[in-house]
Formats: sequence, C-alpha cells, structure tokens
Amino acid sequence: MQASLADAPTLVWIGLGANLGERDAALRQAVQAIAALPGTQVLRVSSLYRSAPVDAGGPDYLNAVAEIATRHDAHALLAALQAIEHGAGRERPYRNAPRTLDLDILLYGEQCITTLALTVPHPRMHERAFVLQPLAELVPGRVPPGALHAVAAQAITRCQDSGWVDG
Ligand code: PH2
Ligand code: MG
Ligand code: MG
Repeated sequence: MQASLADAPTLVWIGLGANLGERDAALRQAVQAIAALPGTQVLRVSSLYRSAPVDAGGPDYLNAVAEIATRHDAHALLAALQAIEHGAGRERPYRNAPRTLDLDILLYGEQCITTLALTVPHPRMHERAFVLQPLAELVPGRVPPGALHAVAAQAITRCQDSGWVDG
C-alpha cells in the first residue's frame, strides 16, 4: 500500500466540464484517467449535458458528474485532477476562461473543507444547473429541495446518446 493513501475509500462527486476542442472525447478520457488513479474507482457517471456558459463566455459546455470512491485525501485528489486537466491542454488565461477540461471536486464524502487551495462543497455548485442536474441523477439526496427549481432558467439539455460504456 502506498503511504499517501488512506485505508478506507471516500465517496466523492466530481464535476466535469469542457467547452473547447473535442469536448466529448475530453470528458471520456478524463473519466478513464480518473479511473486509472491509484486507490480510485469510478462508480457511476451521469448523462452528458450540453449547457450555455454560466458567468462565462465562449462555446456551449458539455458537463457531467462522476461518482468515485478514492483513498486519496481531498488535496491529493485535487492535485491529481489538476494534472489530468493539464494533460488535456488546460490553460488558465483568466477567470472562467473557456477550457478544454475542468474537473471540480463537488462533494468529498460529508466533509467541509476550507483551505487556500480548496473549498468543499464546491462554493457555487448550488447556483449551477450544469452541476445540479447531473448530480441529481446520481444522488438526488445531495441536492437540496428547491435548488433545481432555483436554476431552472439556465439553458441545459441532457444529451440523448451519452452512453459511457465504450469510453
Ligand atoms: N464552468 C465554469 C463557468 N461556467 N458554465 C457551464 N455551462 N459549464 C461549466 O462547466 C462552467 C460554466 C467555471 O468552472
Ligand atoms: Mg469549474
Ligand atoms: Mg475548476
């Protein structure tokens, strides 16, 4: 066993997004890269959603949420996700810039985390249909009552052909 991995896995939900390049391929490759992390299993992935940028510009996004079990602590997981983003060509020219891949820790078990590097639950997740809809597909109990109604004006469509089986 690697020293940096905890004995027991934690259930974590990760938001995936992309609005530049081959968005569909980027999200699929990201799921595979997450599954390849040590001590980490991808349990379920939501449908893909096409969504208009929220508080941002550029092309429409593809978004999804992945449910994983990982033995990484939250900061080690964040570093691993940032490395996957980097490998997908992610650049950060300015806040909320269009991106080839965005991987956000939405929920890390039941933990509340506030450090300079990381805030969990994700501080803006309840304002965003592109997070709440796929999350509600997987774990409706983690979406507060009324939250989906509050973001109902945001443009978002569930993709019909979002099977993940063939990667
Ligand atoms: N991500 C943002 C800002 N705005 N809008 C959509 N539709 N999807 C996103 O993933 C997204 C966004 C910052 O991370
Ligand atoms: Mg984000
Ligand atoms: Mg991010």
